Amino acid sequence: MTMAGNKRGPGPGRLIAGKKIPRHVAIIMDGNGRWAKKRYLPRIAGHRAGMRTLRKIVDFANEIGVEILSLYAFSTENWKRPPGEVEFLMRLPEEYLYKELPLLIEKNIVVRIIGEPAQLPARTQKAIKTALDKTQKNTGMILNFAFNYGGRTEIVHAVKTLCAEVGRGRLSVDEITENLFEKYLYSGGMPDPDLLIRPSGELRISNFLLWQLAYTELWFTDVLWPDFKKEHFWEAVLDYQLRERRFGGVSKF
Ligand code: V0D
Repeated sequence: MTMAGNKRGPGPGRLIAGKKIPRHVAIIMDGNGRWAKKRYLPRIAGHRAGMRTLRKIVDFANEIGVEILSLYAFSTENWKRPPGEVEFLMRLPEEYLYKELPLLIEKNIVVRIIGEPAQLPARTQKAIKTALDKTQKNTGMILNFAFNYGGRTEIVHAVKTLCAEVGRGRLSVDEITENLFEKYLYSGGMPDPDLLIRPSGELRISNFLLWQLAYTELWFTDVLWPDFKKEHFWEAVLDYQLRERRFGGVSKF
């Protein structure tokens, strides 16, 4: 383990000289249900525990200078879960923001959403809108929640918008490039993730940021999201820096 022998614990002391902190880190917050099951607790207890992890990781990412933290909170497939669980999940943004928003504001963090919030319950939408409004003038780390998000849906949405532009004669087919296409994604204008972290032992992308992950370094761990600590985050960053050192100087393209 990379953390072994590090008496100081996570912190800038472990930074490899001259190596950069990833600008954009994406995380699939997976393993809450399994964590609860292992403890004979209801699944919602796992989501609560996951929220405590979220709080700590947001703080740590901000502390070490990550510019964008993208979190997979609720996928378009999650609607298939038991209704009681979906209802509970829909109240989590409210709960999270009620507890965290003052701190996010104090820390100059910007809240953003990618996905289709229009299909969410009105109360959930209201909580999210408040968070967006109250942090939109902030200039620090971007906290990007993927909510009711699906990567393929995002791409189809972008294609439809582009087609409509062509239909109206505002755009010609020849003008469509990768660069232009990217602007029509929910994440339009953000740099692609440098590092994707997926806990809980699943080795898949699961329809998260399909276009944006093309060149992203992937980092997996068996640790379940509620057990995920800042030490794990730090280890992922360190591994990212080691990969950078290995491939550094040689163009990836
Ligand atoms: C449950 C662990 C914050 C993962 C974290 C319904 C699963 C806690 C938000 C949130 C969830 C979303 C939007 C926003 C502010 C906060 C959240 C969901 C689940 C999906 F603007 N935690 N959280 N959203 N969990």
